Parts: sequence; structure tokens; C-alpha cells
Amino acid sequence: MIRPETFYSWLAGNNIEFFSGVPDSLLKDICAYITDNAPHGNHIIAANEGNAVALASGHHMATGKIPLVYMQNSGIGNAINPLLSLVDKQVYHIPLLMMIGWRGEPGVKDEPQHVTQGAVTLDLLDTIKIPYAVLNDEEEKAGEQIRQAIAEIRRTGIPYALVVRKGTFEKYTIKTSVASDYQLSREIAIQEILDQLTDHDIVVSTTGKTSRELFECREALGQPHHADFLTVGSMGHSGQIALGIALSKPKRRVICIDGDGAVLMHMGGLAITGSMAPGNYIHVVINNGAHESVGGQPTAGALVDLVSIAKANGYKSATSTSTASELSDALSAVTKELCPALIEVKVRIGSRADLGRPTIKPVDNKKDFMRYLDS
Ligand SMILES: Cc1ncc(C[n+]2csc(CCOP(=O)(O)OP(=O)(O)O)c2C)c(N)n1
Repeated sequence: MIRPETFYSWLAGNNIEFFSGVPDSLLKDICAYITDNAPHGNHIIAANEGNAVALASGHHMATGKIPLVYMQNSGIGNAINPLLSLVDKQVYHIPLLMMIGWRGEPGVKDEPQHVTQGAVTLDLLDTIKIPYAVLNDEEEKAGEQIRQAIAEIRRTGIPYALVVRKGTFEKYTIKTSVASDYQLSREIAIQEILDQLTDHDIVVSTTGKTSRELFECREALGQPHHADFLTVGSMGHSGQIALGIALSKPKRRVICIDGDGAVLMHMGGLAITGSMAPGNYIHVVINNGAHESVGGQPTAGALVDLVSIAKANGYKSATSTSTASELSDALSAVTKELCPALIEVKVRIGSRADLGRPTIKPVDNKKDFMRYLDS
């Protein structure tokens, strides 16, 4: 396994000192090391992977240096546009070192949303003409790969990707903690929302632990899962999935349970929801100021004023809560006239160590959900 400090020193030795990306569980340890050690302003956790490519491009133009852009392979799609229309050698020809976590590697058991993405990851890089190496987990060999990757970037001026398998990096525990003084947990907040639902309500939940906790809360209550659409992949898109449903089912309440990282990733959707003004749309944003599902790396969630943002985007009402009773009061106060409504729930970071994963296949979840929407 590669020690994060060794990897970081290889980069520093090659004058790579600017880092931007969206976190991934496979890159958790190296990202934690970068967070603790990169000078302030030189490590930016971006809103989405395309933004990370853009930030890195800006850094390169301002300094002439090669930046590092990291992402989970799920984020390649978000990055393709700036990779092909900004960084590409036919356009601005910008050199980048990329580090991509390889979820769903063929032969390694993983969740359904990672299977196809994992199978096509190397082909995708071939198609977009980005050379790559699958990073060896032996330090000596990995060091040589990085030396070659950087020489190649310097020679060609185009990006080069290091594809990172599960278990490549040694464990590193982050020292820079994300401030979160709230008592409420995300799981209790989800239980509170479920307590307030009526028989015909529809739920759309975001990527990561929110959907896993929602699934387990339903199990614990002995309730079926058909009212819940679990957005297991497609981070940042739950809000617009919920909007598509709300507009077609105007007599039913649609409750989107979102995350701060996910909202920030595609924040433009808030303007579309506000402009369509559905009277049956409740957007609950669980804000822990972190990408908790993939290691707890900070988001800008703790800094932004979601209530003002929602109102400025045309939501009819917006409230911030941080206790179960405030959440309960806010939910019961929402009427048709106050929708679209946003309710922020400020929670602490953390989840149960034994948190499971949905046991129903996504396609079966969709079938049951469609039947429920039709009922
Ligand atoms: C496009 C994309 N980038 C990255 C990921 C990896 N990922 C899964 S969940 C998650 C964090 C989500 O953060 P947030 O919405 O704040 O919810 P939390 O995990 O804190 O509950 C990330 C980065 C992904 N699934 N898709």
C-alpha cells in the first residue's frame, strides 16, 4: 500500500502543489492528507468535478504549474465537458494530473450504480484520449509510474490520469476537523420526516448515506419502500427528479431529502424549481457541512445561507432548523401556498457503524415506486 505522505511528497517534489476535486471513498486517505498538509487556498473541494477541472486550469494559467484534479469515476461525466472543450489540446491545451477512484472495477463486488461506470472507466479515458495508468499499490512501482506520468504530461502538455483501485492507499486519519456543533443526527431527522408523512406522499432521497438510512428507517418501522425513490447514483440530481414527479403529480406532496454536497453540486436546479413554483414540493436539505458518505470532507454547506438562496431562487418559503421539534414544526407548517418550500436541517456528522445498504435492486425500487405513483 502507498503511504499518503509518500505520495504527497512525490507530488511536491514535482512542483505539484494545487489540488482540486470532489471526494471519493477510495481516495479518502490521500485526500485527508492533502487537506491537512496543502497550504490554505491550494486545496479546493469543488462543487462538482467539472468545476475542479476549471479551477485547476485557472491555477495552471496563473502559475504555469501542473495541478492535480481528483474524483470518483462517477464524476468523469461531470468533467468531460471542460476536459474536451477547455483543457483539450485543440482548445487551450492545459496539462493536468488526474487521480480517479475506480469504483465498480470489474471483478470487485460493488453497488449497482458503480457496475457499468466501473466497466467503462478505462474505455472512457481511451475515448476522450486521456492516457492513464492503473496505480500500483507497491510504493516503488507507483513512484516510477508517477515519474513517468509527469514526464509524459511535460512532454505532451495534455492530462494524464492515475486510476486508483480500492485499498491502494494506507489509512490516514484526518486532523483538520469539520466544525459541527449540532446535536441532531441525519438518521433522527429522517425518522422525523417519516413521522410527518401522509399516505400519498412521495419521497425522493439523495445519494449516499441519506438513502441508506431512509431504507433502514423504513425497515425498522416495518413499512414498505414503495413511496421512496432512492437516488443511489447521480449525485446532485434528486431535486430535479423530484421536480419532474411533482409537476406530473400536482395533487401529491413530493418531499425531496437532499444533502448539502449534492445541492451545491448542481445548485442551478434550485432556480428551475423556484421558477416552476410547484405547490406540492418540499425540499428538505440535510446540512452537515460535509461529504459525510465518502469520508467527511468539508463542503461549503456550513458557510452558505440556504434560506436566502432558496428565497432568492423563487421558493415561496424557506426555514432553517436544527432540532427534531423545529423540523417537525417546519414540516407541519408547510401549506400549498408556501411551496416550493425549503427546510434546511442542520445536523452533526456521523452515522451508525453498522449502516447497511438497500437490499432491493434499483430497478425493482423503480417498478414499485411507479406503481405507487400510479395508485
Ligand atoms: C458525480 C459524483 N461525484 C462524487 C460522488 C461520490 N459521492 C457519493 S455521496 C457523496 C457525498 C454527498 O455529500 P452530501 O450530499 O453532503 O451528503 P452526506 O454524505 O453528507 O450525507 C459523494 C461525494 C458521486 N456519487 N457522484
